[in-house]
Amino acid sequence: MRVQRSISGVRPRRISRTRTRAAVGLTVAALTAGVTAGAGPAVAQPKTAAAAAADCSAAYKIEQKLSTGTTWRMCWRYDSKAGLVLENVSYQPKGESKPIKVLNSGRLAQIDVPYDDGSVEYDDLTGFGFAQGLVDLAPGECPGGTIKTVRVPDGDPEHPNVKGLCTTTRSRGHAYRMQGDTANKVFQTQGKDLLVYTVNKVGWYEYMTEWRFQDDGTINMNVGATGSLSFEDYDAGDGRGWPIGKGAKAYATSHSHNVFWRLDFGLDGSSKTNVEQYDSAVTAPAHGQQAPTNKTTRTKVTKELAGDSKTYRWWRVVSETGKNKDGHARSYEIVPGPTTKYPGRSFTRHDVYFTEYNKCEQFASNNPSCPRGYATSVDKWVNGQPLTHPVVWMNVGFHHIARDEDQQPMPIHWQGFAIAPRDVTAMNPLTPDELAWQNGHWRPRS
Ligand SMILES: [Cu+2]
Repeated sequence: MRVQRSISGVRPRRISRTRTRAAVGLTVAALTAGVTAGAGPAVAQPKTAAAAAADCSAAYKIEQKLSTGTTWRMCWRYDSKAGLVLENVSYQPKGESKPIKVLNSGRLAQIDVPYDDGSVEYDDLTGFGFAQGLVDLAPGECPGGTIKTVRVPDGDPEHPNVKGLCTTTRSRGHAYRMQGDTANKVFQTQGKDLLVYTVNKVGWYEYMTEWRFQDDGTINMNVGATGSLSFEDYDAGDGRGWPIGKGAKAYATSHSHNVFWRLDFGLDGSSKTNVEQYDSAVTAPAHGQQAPTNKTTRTKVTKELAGDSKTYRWWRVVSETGKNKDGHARSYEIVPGPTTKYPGRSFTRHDVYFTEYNKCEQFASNNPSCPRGYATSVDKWVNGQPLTHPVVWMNVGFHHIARDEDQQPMPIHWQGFAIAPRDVTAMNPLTPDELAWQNGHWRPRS
Protein backbone atom coordinates (compact mmCIF):
# COMPACT_ATOMS: atom_id res chain seq x y z
CA MET A 1 0.00 0.00 0.00
CA ARG A 2 1.18 3.49 -0.74
CA VAL A 3 2.48 5.55 2.11
CA GLN A 4 0.69 8.82 2.58
CA ARG A 5 2.78 11.86 3.35
CA SER A 6 2.32 12.66 6.99
CA ILE A 7 0.94 16.05 7.79
CA SER A 8 1.13 17.88 11.05
CA GLY A 9 -0.01 21.33 11.99
CA VAL A 10 -3.07 23.31 12.87
CA ARG A 11 -5.06 22.41 9.83
CA PRO A 12 -5.54 18.70 9.41
CA ARG A 13 -5.50 17.90 5.74
CA ARG A 14 -7.43 14.84 4.79
CA ILE A 15 -4.80 12.22 4.29
CA SER A 16 -7.13 9.64 2.92
CA ARG A 17 -10.78 9.60 2.28
CA THR A 18 -12.86 8.05 4.95
CA ARG A 19 -16.53 8.31 5.45
CA THR A 20 -16.15 10.72 8.28
CA ARG A 21 -16.00 14.39 7.48
CA ALA A 22 -14.30 15.70 10.59
CA ALA A 23 -11.99 17.91 8.63
CA VAL A 24 -14.74 19.96 7.12
CA GLY A 25 -15.68 22.10 10.09
CA LEU A 26 -12.15 23.28 10.71
CA THR A 27 -11.50 24.05 7.11
CA VAL A 28 -14.61 26.16 6.75
CA ALA A 29 -13.96 27.94 10.01
CA ALA A 30 -10.56 28.97 8.78
CA LEU A 31 -12.19 30.85 5.97
CA THR A 32 -14.30 33.35 7.84
CA ALA A 33 -11.98 36.09 6.71
CA GLY A 34 -13.81 36.24 3.41
CA VAL A 35 -12.15 35.89 0.07
CA THR A 36 -9.43 33.29 0.20
CA ALA A 37 -5.90 34.49 0.36
CA GLY A 38 -3.25 33.44 -2.07
CA ALA A 39 0.46 32.92 -1.78
CA GLY A 40 1.30 35.19 -4.64
CA PRO A 41 1.36 38.98 -4.70
CA ALA A 42 -1.87 40.87 -4.95
CA VAL A 43 -2.41 41.51 -8.61
CA ALA A 44 -4.45 44.54 -9.52
CA GLN A 45 -7.03 44.02 -12.20
CA PRO A 46 -6.08 46.42 -14.98
CA LYS A 47 -9.01 48.48 -16.16
CA THR A 48 -7.45 49.75 -19.35
CA ALA A 49 -6.17 48.21 -22.52
CA ALA A 50 -2.77 49.73 -21.85
CA ALA A 51 -2.37 47.44 -18.89
CA ALA A 52 -2.96 44.30 -20.91
CA ALA A 53 0.47 42.85 -20.26
CA ALA A 54 0.85 40.65 -17.23
CA ASP A 55 2.05 42.75 -14.31
CA CYS A 56 3.57 40.81 -11.47
CA SER A 57 6.99 40.18 -10.06
CA ALA A 58 9.31 37.86 -11.94
CA ALA A 59 8.71 34.90 -9.67
CA TYR A 60 5.00 34.99 -10.43
CA LYS A 61 5.24 35.72 -14.11
CA ILE A 62 4.89 33.17 -16.86
CA GLU A 63 5.98 34.40 -20.26
CA GLN A 64 6.60 32.07 -23.14
CA LYS A 65 7.31 32.91 -26.73
CA LEU A 66 6.54 29.79 -28.74
CA SER A 67 8.70 28.91 -31.72
CA THR A 68 5.81 29.72 -34.06
CA GLY A 69 5.95 33.36 -32.94
CA THR A 70 3.11 33.58 -30.43
CA THR A 71 3.75 34.86 -26.91
CA TRP A 72 1.58 34.04 -23.92
CA ARG A 73 1.92 36.08 -20.75
CA MET A 74 0.24 35.68 -17.40
CA CYS A 75 0.70 35.90 -13.65
CA TRP A 76 0.12 32.99 -11.37
CA ARG A 77 -0.71 32.80 -7.71
CA TYR A 78 -1.73 30.02 -5.41
CA ASP A 79 -5.02 30.23 -3.56
CA SER A 80 -5.63 28.45 -0.27
CA LYS A 81 -8.73 26.74 -1.71
CA ALA A 82 -8.63 26.98 -5.50
CA GLY A 83 -4.96 26.11 -5.87
CA LEU A 84 -3.46 27.47 -9.08
CA VAL A 85 -4.95 30.76 -10.25
CA LEU A 86 -3.85 32.34 -13.53
CA GLU A 87 -4.35 36.08 -13.88
CA ASN A 88 -3.90 38.75 -16.52
CA VAL A 89 -3.62 36.17 -19.25
CA SER A 90 -2.71 37.70 -22.59
CA TYR A 91 -1.96 36.45 -26.06
CA GLN A 92 0.27 38.07 -28.67
CA PRO A 93 0.55 36.34 -32.02
CA LYS A 94 3.33 37.43 -34.34
CA GLY A 95 1.27 39.99 -36.28
CA GLU A 96 0.12 41.96 -33.22
CA SER A 97 2.14 44.84 -31.84
CA LYS A 98 0.99 44.39 -28.26
CA PRO A 99 -0.47 41.69 -26.03
CA ILE A 100 -4.20 41.10 -26.31
CA LYS A 101 -5.65 40.41 -22.93
CA VAL A 102 -7.97 37.42 -22.68
CA LEU A 103 -8.68 36.67 -19.01
CA ASN A 104 -8.62 38.63 -15.80
CA SER A 105 -8.44 35.26 -14.11
CA GLY A 106 -8.97 31.56 -14.70
CA ARG A 107 -9.13 28.85 -12.05
CA LEU A 108 -10.94 25.84 -10.78
CA ALA A 109 -14.12 26.56 -8.87
CA GLN A 110 -14.95 23.15 -7.41
CA ILE A 111 -14.54 19.40 -7.77
CA ASP A 112 -17.72 17.82 -6.46
CA VAL A 113 -17.53 14.04 -6.02
CA PRO A 114 -20.78 12.33 -5.00
CA TYR A 115 -20.70 8.53 -4.66
CA ASP A 116 -23.48 6.59 -6.33
CA ASP A 117 -24.53 4.75 -3.19
CA GLY A 118 -25.25 8.05 -1.48
CA SER A 119 -22.68 7.35 1.21
CA VAL A 120 -20.57 10.43 0.76
CA GLU A 121 -19.99 13.54 -1.33
CA TYR A 122 -16.65 15.31 -1.40
CA ASP A 123 -16.24 19.01 -2.15
CA ASP A 124 -12.56 18.63 -2.81
CA LEU A 125 -11.66 22.32 -3.14
CA THR A 126 -13.61 23.82 -0.28
CA GLY A 127 -13.76 20.90 2.14
CA PHE A 128 -10.97 18.46 1.53
CA GLY A 129 -7.75 20.39 1.23
CA PHE A 130 -7.24 20.25 -2.54
CA ALA A 131 -4.87 23.23 -2.46
CA GLN A 132 -2.90 21.87 0.48
CA GLY A 133 -2.47 18.60 -1.38
CA LEU A 134 -0.07 20.15 -3.90
CA VAL A 135 2.75 17.68 -4.52
CA ASP A 136 6.35 18.01 -5.62
CA LEU A 137 6.89 17.15 -9.24
CA ALA A 138 9.76 14.89 -10.12
CA PRO A 139 12.17 16.44 -12.65
CA GLY A 140 10.98 14.08 -15.36
CA GLU A 141 7.41 15.23 -14.92
CA CYS A 142 7.99 18.55 -16.58
CA PRO A 143 9.89 17.56 -19.70
CA GLY A 144 11.69 20.48 -21.30
CA GLY A 145 10.24 22.95 -18.85
CA THR A 146 10.80 24.45 -15.44
CA ILE A 147 9.29 23.57 -12.10
CA LYS A 148 8.44 26.58 -9.98
CA THR A 149 8.30 26.56 -6.22
CA VAL A 150 4.91 27.28 -4.68
CA ARG A 151 4.35 28.38 -1.12
CA VAL A 152 1.18 26.63 -0.08
CA PRO A 153 -1.09 28.67 2.20
CA ASP A 154 -2.05 26.71 5.31
CA GLY A 155 0.09 23.89 4.02
CA ASP A 156 2.29 21.44 5.81
CA PRO A 157 4.48 23.53 8.16
CA GLU A 158 7.30 21.08 7.60
CA HIS A 159 7.01 21.38 3.84
CA PRO A 160 5.58 24.81 3.04
CA ASN A 161 7.33 25.20 -0.29
CA VAL A 162 6.42 22.69 -2.92
CA LYS A 163 8.13 22.26 -6.27
CA GLY A 164 4.70 22.03 -7.73
CA LEU A 165 4.16 24.20 -10.80
CA CYS A 166 5.36 23.05 -14.19
CA THR A 167 5.57 25.33 -17.21
CA THR A 168 6.74 23.79 -20.43
CA THR A 169 6.05 23.63 -24.15
CA ARG A 170 4.84 20.80 -26.31
CA SER A 171 4.16 20.12 -29.97
CA ARG A 172 0.59 19.33 -30.87
CA GLY A 173 0.94 18.23 -34.48
CA HIS A 174 -0.31 20.11 -37.49
CA ALA A 175 -1.63 23.59 -36.86
CA TYR A 176 -2.57 23.71 -40.55
CA ARG A 177 -1.64 22.32 -43.93
CA MET A 178 -2.31 23.70 -47.39
CA GLN A 179 -1.08 22.63 -50.77
CA GLY A 180 0.69 25.45 -52.62
CA ASP A 181 0.57 26.27 -56.30
CA THR A 182 3.26 23.81 -57.22
CA ALA A 183 3.35 20.16 -56.40
CA ASN A 184 6.28 20.43 -54.03
CA LYS A 185 5.10 23.58 -52.22
CA VAL A 186 3.27 22.88 -48.99
CA PHE A 187 2.32 25.41 -46.36
CA GLN A 188 2.36 23.59 -43.06
CA THR A 189 3.15 24.38 -39.45
CA GLN A 190 3.56 22.18 -36.45
CA GLY A 191 1.61 23.83 -33.64
CA LYS A 192 3.18 24.57 -30.28
CA ASP A 193 1.54 24.83 -26.88
CA LEU A 194 2.53 26.33 -23.57
CA LEU A 195 1.53 23.98 -20.77
CA VAL A 196 1.02 25.01 -17.16
CA TYR A 197 0.11 22.37 -14.62
CA THR A 198 0.04 21.26 -11.03
CA VAL A 199 -0.80 17.97 -9.30
CA ASN A 200 -2.97 18.07 -6.20
CA LYS A 201 -3.50 15.00 -4.08
CA VAL A 202 -6.86 14.67 -2.36
CA GLY A 203 -7.24 11.45 -0.46
CA TRP A 204 -6.30 8.65 -2.82
CA TYR A 205 -6.88 10.67 -5.94
CA GLU A 206 -4.37 12.91 -7.64
CA TYR A 207 -5.74 15.67 -9.82
CA MET A 208 -3.66 17.17 -12.55
CA THR A 209 -4.87 20.68 -13.32
CA GLU A 210 -3.62 21.46 -16.79
CA TRP A 211 -3.82 24.68 -18.78
CA ARG A 212 -2.76 24.48 -22.39
CA PHE A 213 -2.18 27.70 -24.28
CA GLN A 214 -1.97 27.09 -28.00
CA ASP A 215 -0.06 29.31 -30.41
CA ASP A 216 -3.34 29.90 -32.29
CA GLY A 217 -4.94 31.56 -29.26
CA THR A 218 -6.94 28.60 -28.00
CA ILE A 219 -6.86 27.83 -24.28
CA ASN A 220 -7.65 24.28 -23.13
CA MET A 221 -8.30 23.61 -19.48
CA ASN A 222 -8.56 20.09 -18.22
CA VAL A 223 -8.47 18.16 -15.00
CA GLY A 224 -7.01 14.68 -15.10
CA ALA A 225 -7.76 12.27 -12.28
CA THR A 226 -5.16 9.65 -11.44
CA GLY A 227 -3.56 8.20 -8.32
CA SER A 228 -5.63 5.40 -6.83
CA LEU A 229 -9.24 4.54 -6.52
CA SER A 230 -10.50 5.47 -3.08
CA PHE A 231 -10.30 2.09 -1.44
CA GLU A 232 -12.32 3.23 1.54
CA ASP A 233 -15.16 3.82 -0.85
CA TYR A 234 -15.48 0.18 -1.85
CA ASP A 235 -18.57 -1.73 -0.90
CA ALA A 236 -19.80 -5.30 -0.94
CA GLY A 237 -21.61 -5.00 -4.20
CA ASP A 238 -24.95 -3.27 -3.80
CA GLY A 239 -25.29 -2.81 -7.53
CA ARG A 240 -23.67 0.62 -7.47
CA GLY A 241 -20.13 -0.34 -8.24
CA TRP A 242 -17.96 -2.55 -10.38
CA PRO A 243 -15.95 -5.59 -9.27
CA ILE A 244 -12.26 -4.90 -9.70
CA GLY A 245 -10.65 -7.73 -7.72
CA LYS A 246 -10.78 -11.48 -8.27
CA GLY A 247 -14.28 -12.80 -8.80
CA ALA A 248 -17.43 -10.87 -8.01
CA LYS A 249 -16.28 -9.00 -4.96
CA ALA A 250 -14.18 -5.94 -4.10
CA TYR A 251 -16.58 -3.54 -5.71
CA ALA A 252 -15.33 -0.03 -6.27
CA THR A 253 -18.24 2.32 -5.78
CA SER A 254 -19.16 4.35 -8.82
CA HIS A 255 -19.11 8.11 -8.44
CA SER A 256 -19.09 11.36 -10.34
CA HIS A 257 -16.40 14.01 -10.69
CA ASN A 258 -18.17 17.30 -11.34
CA VAL A 259 -15.46 19.82 -12.12
CA PHE A 260 -16.14 23.55 -12.27
CA TRP A 261 -13.99 26.27 -13.75
CA ARG A 262 -14.43 29.98 -13.17
CA LEU A 263 -13.36 32.33 -15.95
CA ASP A 264 -13.35 36.09 -15.56
CA PHE A 265 -12.84 37.54 -19.02
CA GLY A 266 -10.96 40.79 -19.55
CA LEU A 267 -10.99 40.88 -23.33
CA ASP A 268 -8.80 43.63 -24.71
CA GLY A 269 -8.22 44.86 -21.19
CA SER A 270 -11.84 45.49 -20.27
CA SER A 271 -14.14 43.43 -18.07
CA LYS A 272 -17.12 44.84 -19.95
CA THR A 273 -18.07 42.03 -22.26
CA ASN A 274 -21.24 40.75 -23.87
CA VAL A 275 -22.41 37.16 -23.87
CA GLU A 276 -24.11 35.76 -26.95
CA GLN A 277 -25.80 32.42 -27.49
CA TYR A 278 -26.08 30.90 -30.95
CA ASP A 279 -28.56 28.23 -31.99
CA SER A 280 -28.97 26.65 -35.39
CA ALA A 281 -32.07 24.95 -36.73
CA VAL A 282 -32.16 22.62 -39.70
CA THR A 283 -35.30 22.36 -41.79
CA ALA A 284 -36.12 20.07 -44.66
CA PRO A 285 -35.25 21.33 -48.14
CA ALA A 286 -37.90 23.48 -49.76
CA HIS A 287 -38.95 22.83 -53.32
CA GLY A 288 -36.03 23.42 -55.63
CA GLN A 289 -33.39 23.30 -52.92
CA GLN A 290 -30.77 20.62 -53.03
CA ALA A 291 -30.11 20.43 -49.30
CA PRO A 292 -31.87 21.09 -46.03
CA THR A 293 -31.45 24.68 -44.83
CA ASN A 294 -29.79 25.63 -41.60
CA LYS A 295 -30.54 28.93 -39.92
CA THR A 296 -28.35 30.26 -37.13
CA THR A 297 -29.77 32.81 -34.74
CA ARG A 298 -28.01 34.91 -32.16
CA THR A 299 -29.55 35.63 -28.78
CA LYS A 300 -27.90 38.29 -26.66
CA VAL A 301 -27.58 37.09 -23.09
CA THR A 302 -28.18 40.33 -21.25
CA LYS A 303 -29.07 38.85 -17.88
CA GLU A 304 -27.58 36.14 -15.73
CA LEU A 305 -28.17 32.73 -17.25
CA ALA A 306 -27.98 29.06 -16.34
CA GLY A 307 -27.25 27.58 -19.74
CA ASP A 308 -27.67 24.08 -21.11
CA SER A 309 -25.63 22.66 -23.92
CA LYS A 310 -27.33 21.07 -26.85
CA THR A 311 -26.54 20.22 -30.40
CA TYR A 312 -26.07 23.35 -32.48
CA ARG A 313 -25.81 25.64 -29.48
CA TRP A 314 -22.76 27.61 -28.47
CA TRP A 315 -21.83 30.75 -26.61
CA ARG A 316 -19.24 33.43 -26.97
CA VAL A 317 -17.96 36.29 -24.84
CA VAL A 318 -17.53 39.47 -26.91
CA SER A 319 -15.45 42.53 -26.16
CA GLU A 320 -17.47 45.73 -26.02
CA THR A 321 -14.58 47.77 -27.31
CA GLY A 322 -11.81 45.66 -28.81
CA LYS A 323 -11.81 45.03 -32.53
CA ASN A 324 -9.47 43.16 -34.82
CA LYS A 325 -7.87 44.63 -37.92
CA ASP A 326 -10.94 43.71 -39.96
CA GLY A 327 -13.07 45.82 -37.62
CA HIS A 328 -14.78 42.80 -36.10
CA ALA A 329 -15.45 42.64 -32.37
CA ARG A 330 -12.98 40.40 -30.63
CA SER A 331 -14.46 37.42 -28.85
CA TYR A 332 -13.77 34.04 -27.35
CA GLU A 333 -16.02 31.09 -28.03
CA ILE A 334 -16.72 28.48 -25.39
CA VAL A 335 -15.95 25.00 -26.71
CA PRO A 336 -17.49 22.41 -24.39
CA GLY A 337 -15.81 19.09 -23.83
CA PRO A 338 -17.59 15.78 -23.33
CA THR A 339 -19.66 15.91 -20.18
CA THR A 340 -22.06 13.78 -18.21
CA LYS A 341 -24.26 16.24 -16.44
CA TYR A 342 -25.03 15.10 -12.91
CA PRO A 343 -28.66 15.85 -12.05
CA GLY A 344 -28.30 15.24 -8.33
CA ARG A 345 -27.54 18.78 -7.19
CA SER A 346 -29.01 22.13 -8.13
CA PHE A 347 -25.57 23.50 -9.01
CA THR A 348 -24.72 20.59 -11.32
CA ARG A 349 -27.93 20.76 -13.33
CA HIS A 350 -26.63 23.20 -15.90
CA ASP A 351 -23.56 23.15 -18.12
CA VAL A 352 -22.61 26.79 -17.84
CA TYR A 353 -23.56 29.74 -15.69
CA PHE A 354 -23.07 33.39 -16.56
CA THR A 355 -23.23 35.56 -13.47
CA GLU A 356 -22.55 39.21 -12.85
CA TYR A 357 -19.16 39.59 -11.19
CA ASN A 358 -19.23 39.55 -7.43
CA LYS A 359 -15.96 39.31 -5.58
CA CYS A 360 -17.26 36.88 -2.95
CA GLU A 361 -18.56 34.37 -5.49
CA GLN A 362 -15.53 32.12 -5.81
CA PHE A 363 -16.66 28.48 -5.66
CA ALA A 364 -19.53 26.81 -7.48
CA SER A 365 -20.72 24.97 -4.38
CA ASN A 366 -20.13 25.32 -0.65
CA ASN A 367 -18.77 28.76 -1.42
CA PRO A 368 -17.23 29.96 1.84
CA SER A 369 -16.36 33.49 0.77
CA CYS A 370 -19.64 35.37 1.00
CA PRO A 371 -21.32 36.88 4.07
CA ARG A 372 -23.50 34.74 6.27
CA GLY A 373 -26.93 34.21 4.76
CA TYR A 374 -25.69 34.54 1.19
CA ALA A 375 -26.49 31.62 -1.12
CA THR A 376 -23.57 29.20 -1.34
CA SER A 377 -23.82 27.80 -4.87
CA VAL A 378 -23.59 29.23 -8.35
CA ASP A 379 -27.10 28.28 -9.47
CA LYS A 380 -28.51 30.57 -6.77
CA TRP A 381 -26.47 33.48 -8.08
CA VAL A 382 -28.39 33.45 -11.32
CA ASN A 383 -31.29 35.74 -10.54
CA GLY A 384 -31.86 38.15 -13.34
CA GLN A 385 -29.15 40.69 -12.75
CA PRO A 386 -28.03 42.46 -15.92
CA LEU A 387 -24.63 41.27 -17.14
CA THR A 388 -22.06 44.04 -17.41
CA HIS A 389 -19.05 42.08 -16.19
CA PRO A 390 -19.95 38.44 -16.78
CA VAL A 391 -18.22 35.59 -15.03
CA VAL A 392 -18.34 32.21 -16.75
CA TRP A 393 -18.76 29.04 -14.68
CA MET A 394 -18.27 25.86 -16.63
CA ASN A 395 -19.47 22.51 -15.27
CA VAL A 396 -17.98 19.35 -16.78
CA GLY A 397 -19.06 16.03 -15.30
CA PHE A 398 -17.58 12.56 -15.55
CA HIS A 399 -19.32 9.47 -14.22
CA HIS A 400 -16.59 7.13 -13.09
CA ILE A 401 -17.53 3.47 -13.13
CA ALA A 402 -14.25 1.82 -12.22
CA ARG A 403 -12.77 -0.91 -14.39
CA ASP A 404 -10.07 -3.51 -13.78
CA GLU A 405 -7.57 -1.30 -15.58
CA ASP A 406 -8.02 1.39 -12.93
CA GLN A 407 -5.50 -0.49 -10.77
CA GLN A 408 -2.75 0.45 -10.31
CA PRO A 409 -1.99 3.41 -10.57
CA MET A 410 -5.24 4.54 -12.08
CA PRO A 411 -4.76 5.71 -15.66
CA ILE A 412 -5.36 9.45 -15.87
CA HIS A 413 -8.85 10.31 -17.08
CA TRP A 414 -9.42 13.82 -18.40
CA GLN A 415 -12.33 16.19 -18.44
CA GLY A 416 -12.44 19.81 -19.46
CA PHE A 417 -13.18 22.28 -22.21
CA ALA A 418 -11.61 25.03 -24.26
CA ILE A 419 -12.08 28.62 -25.24
CA ALA A 420 -11.16 29.51 -28.80
CA PRO A 421 -10.57 32.93 -30.33
CA ARG A 422 -13.24 34.17 -32.71
CA ASP A 423 -12.20 37.29 -34.62
CA VAL A 424 -9.42 38.14 -32.19
CA THR A 425 -7.08 38.45 -35.18
CA ALA A 426 -8.11 39.30 -38.73
CA MET A 427 -6.67 36.08 -40.09
CA ASN A 428 -5.18 32.84 -38.85
CA PRO A 429 -2.60 34.10 -36.35
CA LEU A 430 -0.10 31.64 -37.84
CA THR A 431 -0.66 32.69 -41.47
CA PRO A 432 2.64 32.67 -43.35
CA ASP A 433 3.60 36.08 -44.76
CA GLU A 434 3.17 34.87 -48.32
CA LEU A 435 -0.51 34.26 -47.72
CA ALA A 436 -1.27 37.36 -45.69
CA TRP A 437 -3.00 39.04 -48.62
CA GLN A 438 -5.60 36.24 -48.82
CA ASN A 439 -8.08 37.87 -46.45
CA GLY A 440 -11.77 38.12 -47.24
CA HIS A 441 -13.15 37.25 -50.64
CA TRP A 442 -9.82 36.97 -52.44
CA ARG A 443 -9.21 35.87 -55.99
CA PRO A 444 -6.29 33.74 -57.12
CA ARG A 445 -3.64 35.91 -58.78
CA SER A 446 -3.29 35.23 -62.45
CU1 LIG B 1 -13.08 8.62 -10.13
